[in-house]
Amino acid sequence: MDKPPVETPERRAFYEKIDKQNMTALWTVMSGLVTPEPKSDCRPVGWRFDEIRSAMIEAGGLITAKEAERRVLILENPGLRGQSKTTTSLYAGVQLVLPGEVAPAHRHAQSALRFVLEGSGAYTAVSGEKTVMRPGDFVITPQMAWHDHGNETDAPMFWLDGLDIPLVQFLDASFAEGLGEDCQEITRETGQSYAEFGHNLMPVDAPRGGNVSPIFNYPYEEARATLETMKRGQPHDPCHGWKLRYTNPLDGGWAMPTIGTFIQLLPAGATTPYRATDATVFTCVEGRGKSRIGDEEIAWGPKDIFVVPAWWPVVHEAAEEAVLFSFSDRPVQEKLGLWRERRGNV
Ligand code: GTQ
Repeated sequence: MDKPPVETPERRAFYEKIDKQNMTALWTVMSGLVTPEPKSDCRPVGWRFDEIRSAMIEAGGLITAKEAERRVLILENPGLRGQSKTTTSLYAGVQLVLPGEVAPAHRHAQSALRFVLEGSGAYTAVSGEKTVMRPGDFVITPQMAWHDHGNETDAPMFWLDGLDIPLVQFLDASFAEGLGEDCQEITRETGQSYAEFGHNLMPVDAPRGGNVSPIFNYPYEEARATLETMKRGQPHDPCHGWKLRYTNPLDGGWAMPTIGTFIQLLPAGATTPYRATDATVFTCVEGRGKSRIGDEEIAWGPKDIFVVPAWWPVVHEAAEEAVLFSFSDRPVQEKLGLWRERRGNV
């Protein structure tokens, strides 16, 4: 399986003949298809928020959120340029909504997450409910849920968007429509979903399962407090520090069906090498440090974003205690029985 059999003139003539009939001999391509280990064009890469921010402010002078529909700069993986991909299966971008702007209501088959980077008090409306966004909040827009964004504050608002766009594209399952209005009708109190589902309680007849969380804003304050309590209560994991996954209270599963989301507290110092089959997009919330990914090194501080490709060994080295938010396609891989991890230097 390592390399294809030698090519003889007879074989070559045969390949050319069957090529016209839309056929290919498996043995000529097998080694690139069924690889002994994950082989990906996805590369380790980092973006400094300062650079993203100044490009976005420039974009803010060129187009409104309304005209753009979503004013976003896509963070394209250098190994996957021109494909709007940050990893092979996931898309990430940074969205800017300026004071007074709205990003009009639409819905699509793709699931979206927002992780707030800068600004406080702008809103996302999802399925008839507004949620106010603050730095470090993790917000979900479920598939086919109407959503619009608006900024009634006096400061620009930046957030990281994570979507399963490449995955949905691979499956040819994209549907999308606009509402034809800037803002959807608000039918629920702000914070209602969190009040009903975010406190170990839920309406008695709520379903005991469902592929997406009914909570659509997981506030940073609570995630951060949980990390702090966890730190007091147990030793850190050598690969992850103290790490939490965001869950769906209906069944304890992933908050979103296609994207796994995580938050971790790293103690100062280096982690033990770790690799997993889910390529991961990270953003730093607090602290600073660097990550060694294979033979590459990426330095990061607050709001910077970086990518660890599938099966590349990573060592995070926090210069001081640091908090990282991350997302990957792990729920999909787990459902398909494909997800694997390896700890340590092997
Ligand atoms: O906010 O709805 O980055 O539809 C890409 C597509 C954001 C959004 C993106 C989208 C959105």
